[in-house]
Amino acid sequence: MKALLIVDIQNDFCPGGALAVPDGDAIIPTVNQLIEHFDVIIQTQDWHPEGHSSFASSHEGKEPYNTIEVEYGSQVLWPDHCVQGTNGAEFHSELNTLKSQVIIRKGFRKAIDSYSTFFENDQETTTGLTGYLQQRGITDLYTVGLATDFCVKWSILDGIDEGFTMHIVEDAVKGIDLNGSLDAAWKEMKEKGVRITDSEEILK
Ligand code: VGL
Ligand code: ZN
Repeated sequence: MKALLIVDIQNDFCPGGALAVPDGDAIIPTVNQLIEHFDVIIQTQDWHPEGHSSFASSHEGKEPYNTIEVEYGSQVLWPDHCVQGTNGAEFHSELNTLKSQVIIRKGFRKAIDSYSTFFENDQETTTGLTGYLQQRGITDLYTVGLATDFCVKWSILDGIDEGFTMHIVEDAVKGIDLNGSLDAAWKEMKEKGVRITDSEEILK
């Protein structure tokens, strides 16, 4: 059984937001069309407490997009974004959220960032999604949303490790692209065995 996984289509990742993905909102009409085609819809929501460790503002002398070493490896520092309860953390108002059956929030532990929908960045702390998918008999996840080179990529890599068939809908994702991270992400996902599709193929 298949499901649609909608990653982080939140105001802060759209133009005008704190961590805007260029043209991030341009995928929304396509995502809304895809929603009509799926029976199971899963959404993710980046959901950070104030003062989160992934924010540059939490580290003296650091600027957004600097990288630091933390216990679990290297961590990019971001502008403050998707702070719990703020408008920036809300889903974009044009996204149809009515059919979403589960919303996985991530990044709510102050000391750990979480890009993937399966594991936080320590690669150990789970979100519970594997259990949810297994109990519902879902084998195939069609992934759309923001950002291709961070939360989408990590969700796909971890999903494959967790035994799911992960598909990326090429025309329904957009990337941030920090120092070539977008090309690198596509390469990593392909090497890992992601299935690449597009909305035309799914909707035909
Ligand atoms: C994301 C950076 C920080 C994403 C979330 O949704 O790709 N990127 N937090
Ligand atoms: Zn975040």
